[in-house]
Amino acid sequence: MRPWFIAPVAPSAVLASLLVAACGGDEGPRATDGGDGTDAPQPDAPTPDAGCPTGTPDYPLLYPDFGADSPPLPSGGRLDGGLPAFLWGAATAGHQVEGGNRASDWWAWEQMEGRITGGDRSDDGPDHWTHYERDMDLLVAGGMNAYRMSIEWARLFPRREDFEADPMRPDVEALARYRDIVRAARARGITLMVTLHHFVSPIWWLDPRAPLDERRAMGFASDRAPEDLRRWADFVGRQFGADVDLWVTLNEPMVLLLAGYLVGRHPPGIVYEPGDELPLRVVRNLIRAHAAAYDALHAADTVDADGDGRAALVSVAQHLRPLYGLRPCSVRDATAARRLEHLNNWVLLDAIVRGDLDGNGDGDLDDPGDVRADPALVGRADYLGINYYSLTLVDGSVPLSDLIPGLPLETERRTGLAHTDLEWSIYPGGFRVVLEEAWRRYRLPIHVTENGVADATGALRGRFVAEHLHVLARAMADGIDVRGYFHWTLMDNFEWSEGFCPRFGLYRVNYESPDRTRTETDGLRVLRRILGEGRVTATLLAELPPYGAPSVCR
Ligand code: IFM
Repeated sequence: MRPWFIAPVAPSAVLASLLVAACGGDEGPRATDGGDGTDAPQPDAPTPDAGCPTGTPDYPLLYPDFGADSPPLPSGGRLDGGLPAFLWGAATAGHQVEGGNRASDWWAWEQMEGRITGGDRSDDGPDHWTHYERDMDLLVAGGMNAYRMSIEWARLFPRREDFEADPMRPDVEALARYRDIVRAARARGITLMVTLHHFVSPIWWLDPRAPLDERRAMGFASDRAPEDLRRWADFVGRQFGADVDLWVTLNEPMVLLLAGYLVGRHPPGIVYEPGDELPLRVVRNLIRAHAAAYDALHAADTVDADGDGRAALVSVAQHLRPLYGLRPCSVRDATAARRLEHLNNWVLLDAIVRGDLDGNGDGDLDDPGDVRADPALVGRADYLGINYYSLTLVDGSVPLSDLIPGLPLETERRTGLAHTDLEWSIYPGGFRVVLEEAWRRYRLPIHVTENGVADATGALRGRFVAEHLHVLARAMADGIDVRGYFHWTLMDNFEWSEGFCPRFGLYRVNYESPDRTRTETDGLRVLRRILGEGRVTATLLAELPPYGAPSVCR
């Protein structure tokens, strides 16, 4: 079988509107190649008259009845033993909100010509580094009781020698500031979930300015990555384990792969070339790095911060999305969609939950390099962290190697669904699809570690929140074990290669004001009302205007 990385993974949060996930695969020749060496189009080729229309959604809409009240949602209040009944939170990532993360690969990347839309740089951003007390107040004012944050490796260890020293020599000011942030949350009764690696690395670990051959041996491309992540996790677990029980090792590892190693939109900026083994190595190292960090956190964090009897619960935050064939009548599109779903959604989770590593992603475990029930991997997830945003329509007729130079191709609008400022389709039914499938496969408790919408004008967020929580309530009533929901995100922030244009915040940030004032959005008010009413009511849904026209970021 052709190695899986030849097929593009599903569009990431970063790239969702850019990429028609495509899969040349083995089953057919390229669309421009008749298979007999001629250029006759295949029946599946994306020509207007191919008898295989685009734009006719046959994917399951699976909308619940938004005309009726949802089943009840759990409250964020305390149970008898003092534990929160459910975690209602917002998620952030250090580099996106803190500002000033100068010793990182991303900081360097932002200074490079043409990397970020509009030439934006994270700079001081929303300056959470200064305003964390206020931000924790805002979280509570929004009716929430939980906060997902990341601790930035580059801030604590701006120099390699300090990371490798024994004992390790963290930047004491940064360590003190993270302690303050953690204390500010705990003082307000906020439960913390902490991410160890949210796309950003110290520049000494991954330098996007280095020549290509050096970048190909740095970061997750290096076989040292698992040991470095183990060391980092051990440090953070020992420093913060008394206050934190919920851990995320890696945020969206498959997005990191796609954006960094296939399409080159994130550091290290590598664009895949056919036959290159590098992406395979990166996946293997991501999986082994997660497992090493999982073990280190369990060893280092022995304090049960919330009194539930467990000192550490560790997972990844995996970006899941339903994938459907672009053309309803195309077998090739459907086959490609199934293959890509396996790769994007399940290969990594299968490895860390079951220990089954499908090394070439062909869907079986029979090839050299495939591993079954590897004791070094199996059982390395205590819950499933799921990031949900949208769906992908898969064009099976276009091989990735042709797509990459030509990015972007646009499919997101073809669904006919409303779409966000980043042109991602709004598809609450897909939330049910991924929750259900994740639960069916692994039977692990779930935290929704991200769910949100780019919406600069307020035309979308209220309804988006209401519809997705309606779906969540129904899924839970049907027996899916969800323990927490973290909205992405608390306040507007730096959206990677898209800069500051996309606004995902429950609070809008005024970047012109010296203290970066935050203002409630309608989405925040809707969230607070739903939490107050304990369900999504039909009355609320009837009051909310239909999705308005998005503003556009590119
Ligand atoms: O901003 C990102 C986040 O860092 C990872 N998940 C998707 C979000 C929206 O694109």
